[in-house]
Amino acid sequence: MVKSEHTNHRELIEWVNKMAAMCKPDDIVWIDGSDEQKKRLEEEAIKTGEIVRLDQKKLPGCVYHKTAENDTARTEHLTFICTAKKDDAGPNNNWMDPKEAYATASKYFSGSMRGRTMYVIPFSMGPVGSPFSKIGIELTDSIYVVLNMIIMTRVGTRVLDALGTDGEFTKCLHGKAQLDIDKRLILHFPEDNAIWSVNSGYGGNVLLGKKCLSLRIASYLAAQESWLAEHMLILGVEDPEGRIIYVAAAFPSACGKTNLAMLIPPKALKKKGYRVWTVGDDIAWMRIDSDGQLWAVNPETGMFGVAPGTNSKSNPNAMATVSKNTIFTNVLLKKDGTVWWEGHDDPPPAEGGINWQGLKWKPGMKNEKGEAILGAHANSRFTAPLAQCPSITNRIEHHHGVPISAILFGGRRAHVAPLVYEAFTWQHGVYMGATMASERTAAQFGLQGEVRRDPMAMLPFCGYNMADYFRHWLNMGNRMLRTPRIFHVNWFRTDDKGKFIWPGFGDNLRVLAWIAERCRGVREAVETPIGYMPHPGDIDMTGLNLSPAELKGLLEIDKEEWKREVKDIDKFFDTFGDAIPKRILAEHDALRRRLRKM
Ligand code: OXD
Ligand code: MN
Repeated sequence: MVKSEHTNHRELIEWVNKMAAMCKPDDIVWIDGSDEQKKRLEEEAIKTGEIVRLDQKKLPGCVYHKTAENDTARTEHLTFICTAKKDDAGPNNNWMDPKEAYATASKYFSGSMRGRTMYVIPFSMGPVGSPFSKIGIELTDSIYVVLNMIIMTRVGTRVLDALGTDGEFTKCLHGKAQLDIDKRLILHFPEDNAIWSVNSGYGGNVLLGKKCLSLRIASYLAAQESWLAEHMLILGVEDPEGRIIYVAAAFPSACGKTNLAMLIPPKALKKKGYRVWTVGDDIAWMRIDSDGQLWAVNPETGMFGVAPGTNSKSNPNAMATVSKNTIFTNVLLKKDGTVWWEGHDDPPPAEGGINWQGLKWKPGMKNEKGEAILGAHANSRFTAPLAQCPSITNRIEHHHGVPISAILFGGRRAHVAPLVYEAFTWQHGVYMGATMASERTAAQFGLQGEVRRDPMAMLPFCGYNMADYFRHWLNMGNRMLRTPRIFHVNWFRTDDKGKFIWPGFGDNLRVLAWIAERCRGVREAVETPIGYMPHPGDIDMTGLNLSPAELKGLLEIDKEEWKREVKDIDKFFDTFGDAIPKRILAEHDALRRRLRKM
């Protein structure tokens, strides 16, 4: 008879014992969710140098951590979907045979926790006990992971209580092992509801509730259980009459998801009574509720945001959120016990700073190739409780979340895509999401302007064949009594000189306000070959210095550019062989026909 003082869940106890027998930790500690335990673990990690306590007057409750130099971002090439059939993973994923994956990773895990403690973290994605939530148990040998999971998810004994004696859970095993990049593997076993991550300490690879469970495993479960697990922010737009409509939006990275999620209205719109409520900045789980409409929860409780570029102009709410109880990773550590990153409000410290590589850092430092040495890594992060965000909704613990009126897709497009357009139907909207793309900027390696398709911003996160994922989206539309409206937005259109035409940031609310009016059915729109578009006079421009010609430019459709776009989409669809749903191909043909007639 298996026994544990922590739970009577037989399968859980047996699994923990089995993993411990493989990893051989000196000790096993169950995370209970108490403040006392968290403080004890923090003290321990400070003693070993795993984390550094920051100045508690200036940054109360904040700590700092540095990962290994070769371990600062998600490693997509070392990330695998391990399904019995290769086809089930699709051309969008790396695939490994489950037997081979378990066998290889077992070797790396074997004995890897000798001299270490294995922490058992029971966590809930979504409110504890909600029928919409999912429970995971993460085993890890990293206190840094435990402290992050405490911010990002709901952890502890209450989760074990909700799990009961036979509840389902995702088996998540993480081990730092030797942090050896040549033996690093991020493995997903959707058919076993399991995740194994070894030889990494970087958040996106090791906070297994986030990308691994809430997107890759959850997208697979969602297709079976008829819901959607999406890489989307969720926000509420409140109009001057106090009505709130909720929006979920998918953008690839570096397109301003976190900034939009906690947007501060421009002065003129604020004065009119507009405001924005933040529900989530990265992940949306959406279900059809008993009213036949789509509802969304943010399964997370924290944000794991990119630090560089965050300041009180680009995102004042994010700056307020990270002012306390935050874990800073791979930023610059200042000698006064505070932190700094490129694009911070404060000037760079003249001296005494330690950069993300552990070097004594001064502004203007260059490497042998003459390239700038950064203070903070470009992908340095903050982990902060979302509850500290000044614009946080009070709906965060509602078990079925918020009703979704609009879904937004978008990317960074210097040309082609206008500021905003709306799909004719759900099916057309799914086509828009399936073909969305972003362009490389001059700041990125690669061909400038090159278009990369990233359907629904899920390319690195869809845990199964994306052609089946598009079919699932189409079918979800059939199941709803009323589908949300679907829009495409583009804040990044440039003029002849390559300058952004639209100011972005808080002014994006002007577009959200039009979308809200469309959702309430109080705005007419112009029918164009690509979708419905606003009459220029219907975008609220109060207090914005943009000429009518510039606004017109933002809303223009260039027939030749769009014809090239259609050809590029052909090439993208070809990568899926003949698996793309016919309904998506029908939308593609319909767009081609409408453009021909233009
Ligand atoms: C991402 C993230 O990489 O949210 O998308 O960290
Ligand atoms: Mn993300």
